[in-house]
Amino acid sequence: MKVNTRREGAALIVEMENAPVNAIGQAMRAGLAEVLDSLPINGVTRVVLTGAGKAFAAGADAREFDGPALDPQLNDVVNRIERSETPWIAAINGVALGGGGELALACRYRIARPGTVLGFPEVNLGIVPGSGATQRLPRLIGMKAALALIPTGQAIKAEEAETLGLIDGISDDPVQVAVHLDEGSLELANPICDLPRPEREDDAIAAAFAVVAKKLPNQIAPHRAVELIAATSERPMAEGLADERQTFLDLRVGDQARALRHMFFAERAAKAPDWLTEAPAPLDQIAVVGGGTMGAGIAYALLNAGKRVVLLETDAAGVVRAQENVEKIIDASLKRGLISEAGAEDRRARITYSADYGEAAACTLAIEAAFESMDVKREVFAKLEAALPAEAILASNTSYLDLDEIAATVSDPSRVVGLHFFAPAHIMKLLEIVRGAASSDRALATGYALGKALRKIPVLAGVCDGFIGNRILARYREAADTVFMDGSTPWEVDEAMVDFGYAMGPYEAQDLSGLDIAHANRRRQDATRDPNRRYIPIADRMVELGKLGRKTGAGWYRYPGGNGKVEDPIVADLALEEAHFAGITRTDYGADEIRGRLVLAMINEACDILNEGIAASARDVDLVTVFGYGFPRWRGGLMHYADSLGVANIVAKLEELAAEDPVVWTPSPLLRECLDKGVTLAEVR
Ligand code: T1G
Repeated sequence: MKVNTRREGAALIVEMENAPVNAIGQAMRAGLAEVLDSLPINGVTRVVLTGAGKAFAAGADAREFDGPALDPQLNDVVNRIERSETPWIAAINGVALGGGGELALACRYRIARPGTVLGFPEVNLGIVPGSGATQRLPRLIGMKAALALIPTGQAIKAEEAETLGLIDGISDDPVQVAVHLDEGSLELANPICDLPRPEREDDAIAAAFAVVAKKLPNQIAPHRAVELIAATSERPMAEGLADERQTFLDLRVGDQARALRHMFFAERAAKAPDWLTEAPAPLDQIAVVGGGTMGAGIAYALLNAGKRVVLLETDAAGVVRAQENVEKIIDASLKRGLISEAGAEDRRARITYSADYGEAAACTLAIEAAFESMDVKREVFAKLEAALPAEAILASNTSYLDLDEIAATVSDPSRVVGLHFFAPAHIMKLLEIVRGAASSDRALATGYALGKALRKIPVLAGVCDGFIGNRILARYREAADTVFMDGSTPWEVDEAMVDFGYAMGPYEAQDLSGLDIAHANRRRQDATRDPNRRYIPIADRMVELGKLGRKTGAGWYRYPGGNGKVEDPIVADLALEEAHFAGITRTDYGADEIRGRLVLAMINEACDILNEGIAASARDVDLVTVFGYGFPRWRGGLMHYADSLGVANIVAKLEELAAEDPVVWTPSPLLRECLDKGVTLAEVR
């Protein structure tokens, strides 16, 4: 990490260098301060600030945020640049984000390459800008435009930035334009601190508060960013800068910023483990078996990644249905402007629909997304083995079934791996890569390579019922049904979990996916269920009543005319009946108790999953719960949140509940191990 300087005529060119995206760490700030200390320089009429490689600067180095703010601090460097007698010009390339954008705002003049990305995404890390963006941007582009960018961390391209007045021009060679900018233009370019305060725009302020309340509920930084921007019309810049800096420093050490930083780095660490050195199978031609919702979504994700796809079905009718399902997604993407007509044609040209597995003879990977039945999967794998090359990798998208049993269908089970996508498969980022007992490194490497090609978040999972995510989900629902049975209602449970930060509660979510899926799994588990484990029969009764969720117009809620959800007293009465039959005296749980039980149930199960080696780390569980199941990102994922509660507190609460039902609530051995070793869940594995 360093600052390179060179003279070019009357210009001193200052280049920030910290591959790959020039994150601004202490050494970079010190280098910039040294340049400032060296000014004025004889014969130098301007400083041209630019970035090495593909970026101008991606912002402050977020890795430094866990420690104390180190001098020189970026806001001081930015203020000095703005006040420098030798004017600074920003020659912007690639990305100028966060502190990178703030350095550009400190310059008198800003010129960017076409397509450059500019923005202030600090709220995505749970903080507000800390080096002047909330004070300078409204003065430069107006309060309304600033409110549209900073509180939601919106990034824009250079072309829009020029229209807004955030930059002064666009050029393929911003450095040269800056070096040769005429003195007159430079003279006219005032530092932003000399610009007048922005006009107050009450409507824009109210709209901004409404946007952050709707899009980023429960999060502190977005709301504070609106307040800091709104106040720029009422107070001097120095006061605003001080308030912004203090807010940044306070938020930076808060739970939400720690959680969002954890997720930022966890997401980027989600890649093939170092020990996996085997080369993957080629991924140019991929077969997908099953053209239902999942199969069509997977096929479309592959088309988006430029792959050639053979979508296999059982018969002609299935082939027609498969094509219709893929076309639905293409149409939706066209309507939303995600692809052009040419893009749609390109995708159509790269997919073949067939009931003849021979069409997939050149495929080196097949992804089975057929009906969740072991017999069906065995039949499909036998046909794939017969039709595809011996070295082709065979993957199953199964959500629950035993991958080892599926792998036993083929003579070489080492070529079988699980690739568990989440619906909608072309949108959800999580991909569980399920490692069977026989899965070869080549099979796993192919899973990771596919995850990278599809820009997914890959997480390695061992074989068990539900792998990582669905196993945790099963406990979440069991705890919900138990609370419902013993004293609550689906709507109280849902409300409690939405207040926790989920976009929707477990009952509304199950109405979306259909109650029959979990019902089928419960029937599959009947033979092996622990007879000592309490069984809640309400969901079975719902299925017997034909209340399967949205798809039948009624589930836990009613959806009259397919519209918004309505509480259904018949559903609430089921609990009263079942509790009566079971001789239960119902309890009136409050929202805190509901949240506590449901989250603890998930934490305890996740600890067993870690303890059994089904998940490799607490961080992987965080990725699964956030990217697959809607756990609030600003809480850092299930295990990061558990560590914020503290293992000792979790064990104490579980022991309390275990007095009520030891089978369900006895603390996982992993929690005891953490206590014995004095380590957190993030550290124990
Ligand atoms: N700090 C530290 N490391 C960073 C980083 C950052 N700000 N940005 C990226 N990296 C690392 C990342 O972890 C990865 O590392 C590598 O760079 C490539 O990143 C004072 C306080 C710029 C759009 O929020 O959005 O400024 O995995 O895989 O897909 O007011 O990185 O290779 O070891 O994401 O091409 C505000 C965060 C900071 C921007 C590039 N800035 N970065 O995406 O590559 S707070 C941000 C991004 C701040 C000021 C405040 C993206 C990118 P590794 P990558 P990419």
